[in-house]
Amino acid sequence: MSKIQEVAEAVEKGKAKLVGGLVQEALDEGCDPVEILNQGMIDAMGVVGEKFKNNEIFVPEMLVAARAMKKGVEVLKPHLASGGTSSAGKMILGTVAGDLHDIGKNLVGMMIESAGFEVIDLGIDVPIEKFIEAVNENPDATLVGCSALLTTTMPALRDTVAALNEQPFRDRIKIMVGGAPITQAFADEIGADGYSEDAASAAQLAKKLAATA
Ligand code: B1M
Repeated sequence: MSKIQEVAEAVEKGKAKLVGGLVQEALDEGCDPVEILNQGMIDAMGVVGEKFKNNEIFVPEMLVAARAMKKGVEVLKPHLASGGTSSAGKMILGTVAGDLHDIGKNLVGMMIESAGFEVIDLGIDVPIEKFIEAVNENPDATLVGCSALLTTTMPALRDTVAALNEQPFRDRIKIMVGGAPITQAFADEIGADGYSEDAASAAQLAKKLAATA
């Protein structure tokens, strides 16, 4: 079994104590950090999600797999971040109200930071007012990023974007959205400025949007 497969198996089984070491071993063997992330961890979470859908595992197993992935990402982080130091701008980021998923958002934040942005992460289950407050408190913020992972929190994403769209600060910010159930069509429909499918393209989108903010 390759080291990346070992990482995937440890994430799937929620072996948080093992994952960090295995990721380090994979890096030491010269594996590409992006491959470790995609094939070792994100794909493993896909398997976990499928098993959950098929009632083969339940929420606690999903939770331990998430913890294990976080341990792996900690080790991978310095290798993924390109270390951009110039200030490309400031972004307010959060997972919308009612939604507790944060792994994807954290990866997006990490990649956007590495593209030179300062990221203010509001966390998970972020009410609309908190997004608005954060933009008001950070007059130099030019981007707002909202993540939603559940079909049931897509309406919260819609409401968040609608509320942001009504604010007097709307002209100075660009809004980007993402998350597994979100599509470009939905992003357009709710009035966001941009959508991206994954963390790497989110960083590119952030640069593009900031340039026009
Ligand atoms: Co949840 N969960 N979960 N879960 N969970 C999913 C999302 C699900 C698809 C599993 C399944 O059924 N197959 C399903 C949703 C189904 C649906 O919406 N129709 C689901 C469900 C049902 C639930 C609960 C309702 C289960 C329950 O309680 N009965 C519950 C809801 C809790 C809540 O939020 N209110 C729940 C709970 C949980 C845990 C807490 C146990 C845990 C989360 C822990 C955590 O995040 N700290 C969890 C997990 C781990 C998952 C799966 C298995 C993995 C999610 C993940 O981290 N993926 C997930 C199945 C899956 O995704 N395959 C599932 C890896 C991550 C890197 O990908 O988050 O998609 P992702 O992020 C990507 C892109 O989407 C994009 O870039 C990221 C990086 O490439 N992206 C953006 C994300 N945000 C972006 C923002 C951007 C741009 C791009 O711009 C701002």
